[in-house]
Amino acid sequence: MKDLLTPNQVARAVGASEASLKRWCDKGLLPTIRTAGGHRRIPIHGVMQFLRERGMPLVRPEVLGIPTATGRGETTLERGFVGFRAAIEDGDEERARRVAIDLYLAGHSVCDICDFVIAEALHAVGSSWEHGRMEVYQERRGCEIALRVLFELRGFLPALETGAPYAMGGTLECDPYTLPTNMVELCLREAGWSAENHGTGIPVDTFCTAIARKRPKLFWLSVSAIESTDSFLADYQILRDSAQAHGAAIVVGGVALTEEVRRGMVYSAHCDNLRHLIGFARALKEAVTRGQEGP
Ligand code: B12
Repeated sequence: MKDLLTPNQVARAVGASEASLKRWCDKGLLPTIRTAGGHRRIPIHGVMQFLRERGMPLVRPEVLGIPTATGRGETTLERGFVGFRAAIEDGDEERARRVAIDLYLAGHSVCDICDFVIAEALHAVGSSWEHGRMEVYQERRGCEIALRVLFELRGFLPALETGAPYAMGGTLECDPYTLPTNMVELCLREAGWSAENHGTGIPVDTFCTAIARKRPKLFWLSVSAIESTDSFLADYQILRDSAQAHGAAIVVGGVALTEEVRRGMVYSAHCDNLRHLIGFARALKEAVTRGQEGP
């Protein structure tokens, strides 16, 4: 995928003339950056927003560095799930990218694509593995592909507003699951948060140092695996105290947070999926922004 494009490249990709493209740039319909020499450059996210809003087709997606035939495929989340799952099971990265980008161009939020397509496909992979229908290598490859798709979707999101509130998070030690915490980052960015995933397997003390230094307004903990409930709850208590001391809301989610585990936890919000998170994050962003503006 290319980050910055020339009017000529975008014109070829959307099947318009270069003169039209330059006119759209100058009218402000496409966000445009000028090079030192005064040439127009268009960020890929601007092109994607432009196409989404107008329902315009992509004639030659490969010019933008995205798979051939993108923009002519799945438009419902249900069909997208079937296509994405098959692509993951076949280890077909290009097809998986195409399905995800098609859905995005059709106007679905990244949050819904994560919840109803990518996560569901991974759940299906887990059950195929459990029933001996899939090999471990296929599951690992599926995970890699899904991660790359998330990074690609991230490049399509509109630029963050200046002053966007900061959020950070990740997983604690013994939790190697990369996809959920990356999805949280992506969906918070889509909701206008300057969100940074710090990765997996993070010792609690260094998480607390990061909270004290970076002062997030929202801290998320993704919990897909717990080795010992007692030590998890002890670490969580430390983390939560740190978040509270520095004025961060703490949001938790993940398949390992059973009702029993949650009984031992205090949090600002627990979310079963990303849609729930977005509801909470939007309301918190509004409150934080109002607070920053003053009475
Ligand atoms: C990929 C995978 C792995 C990979 C992960 C690699 C990686 N880089 O991430 C690796 C190889 C590490 C792995 C290892 C193991 N795995 Co595994 N794994 C999976 C698999 C197939 C997909 C996980 C995934 O990424 N799902 C996609 C995510 C996005 O979905 P999700 O977690 O549900 O997240 C959604 C919501 O929960 C929510 N959410 C999640 N976190 C958060 C956080 C916040 C803040 C919010 C708001 C929301 C939120 O939003 C997400 C989007 O909707 C699952 C199958 C499954 N059902 O998920 C099995 C699965 C989880 N694994 C399983 C098992 C058994 C294991 C192993 C024990 C296997 C082994 N014998 O070694 C080990 C244990 C590892 C450990 N230390 O705990 C079982 C767990 C069974 C159980 N109930 O305990 C599952 C369910 C497979 C199965 N059907 O048997 N695994």
